[in-house]
Amino acid sequence: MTSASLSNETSVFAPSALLPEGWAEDVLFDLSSEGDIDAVHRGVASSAIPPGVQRCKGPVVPGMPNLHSHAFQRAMAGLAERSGPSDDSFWTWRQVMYGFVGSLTPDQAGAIAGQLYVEMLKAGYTAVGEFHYLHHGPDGLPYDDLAEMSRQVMGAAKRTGLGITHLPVLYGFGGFGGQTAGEGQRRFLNDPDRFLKLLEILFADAAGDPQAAIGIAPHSLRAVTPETLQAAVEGLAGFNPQAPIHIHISEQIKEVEDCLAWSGRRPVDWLYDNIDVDRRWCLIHATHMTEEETGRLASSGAVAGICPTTEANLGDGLFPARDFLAQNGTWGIGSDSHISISPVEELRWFEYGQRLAHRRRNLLGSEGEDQSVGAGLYRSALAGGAQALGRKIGRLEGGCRADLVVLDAEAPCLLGKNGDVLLDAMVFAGNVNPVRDVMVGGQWLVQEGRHRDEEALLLAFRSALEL
Ligand code: NGQ
Ligand code: ZN
Repeated sequence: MTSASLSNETSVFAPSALLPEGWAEDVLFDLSSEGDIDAVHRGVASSAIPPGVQRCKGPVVPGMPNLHSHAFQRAMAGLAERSGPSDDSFWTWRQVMYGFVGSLTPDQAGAIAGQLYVEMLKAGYTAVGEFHYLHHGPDGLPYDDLAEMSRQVMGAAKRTGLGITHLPVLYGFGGFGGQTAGEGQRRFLNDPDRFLKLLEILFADAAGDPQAAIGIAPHSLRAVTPETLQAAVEGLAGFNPQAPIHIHISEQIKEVEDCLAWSGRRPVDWLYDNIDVDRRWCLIHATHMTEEETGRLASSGAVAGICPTTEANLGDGLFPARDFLAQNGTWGIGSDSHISISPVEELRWFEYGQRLAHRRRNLLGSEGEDQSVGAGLYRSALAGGAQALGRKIGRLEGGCRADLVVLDAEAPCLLGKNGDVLLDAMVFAGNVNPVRDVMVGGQWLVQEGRHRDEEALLLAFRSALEL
């Protein structure tokens, strides 16, 4: 592989590749000048490979969508791991986070996102859902450019080459029933009018960019009222009736109790009772659900956005994964607070949480016998992640983005393993990054484990940390 970036029509050859129908050998991908896959040829004989075609040096899998990110939180990962004077919980972590976010400048936010997105790409994530709520200045007043902070994260995605679905957050209140927001939340707040203005700017910015999409994220049922939620959902439909809608939901027991006190319904039940939740929706966490709520989520076709390392780190609880998968629920993974940036670790802990809780093994494989659990997890997270991000990603087939991850088949834990077993080994056995090269939208961004712009982005990150 040369270090030159691909930009024009070209082809890439893979000794083996994970296609939608399964693993295939000797695969040639034709790419368009826009960075899509044009055609996929299987079983291409060596003699038939046109000269000049780039040859991948390992098995190729689709890049993983990371469906849930709060970019700025990468810079506070590790700063909230000390036991405090009182019981530490999600809510005390949130106070630390509010303190951290208080004085962050746009340049700092952009530099943190740049470094984070490099790390994502190197780990094999090729697209992110940026659930973005840090909108305003430290005093709570909007910047002259309402989209200043959004443009920082969009710019970081563009610079690093990561695909992005930008999800500006509607955040209006401090608790259920329209409670006044606290001081620590002042940088997040918008009413629906100002929120729709922001949305208009962002849709215009992203128009025609195959690497970017726009959706919305009502932060949580705690942060909106039924009226403002409705206004945001209707407003979005005016721009794109298919655009993704993400919401944090039912992550903590206190949240369930507060929702019951406010409405007499649990959060997931309340949402399904009041809103037409369909495949555009992604419910982040959805940790605490009754059997009935689990069934409603699964049968609606919405995506469950699972963030296992963050959910473990914050002491959320365990998503009812067995029940949900038994009902063919759709799910994907997110690195959320970025306590870890590794699709391997998210998938591993999704399965291990269930093994520990149920004292059984191989619990989250797809139905049917003799299924590779690691491979099944990887494939399901691709499909759910792609759906949640509303872009043509997650599949190596004509019409999708050319987002290719080349695995390092020479890594000791992968040596001698092929196909689904290779993915099992990757998900459960490795402790070093198995990713060698990464192409996103037809561009080689990571080669031999290095991102093309990593030195400059690291430098910017370093100076951003000198607060
Ligand atoms: C967030 N994070 O918005 O960053 C949230 C915490 C909240 C997670 N839920 C704040 N993991 O939910 O109020
Ligand atoms: Zn979140």
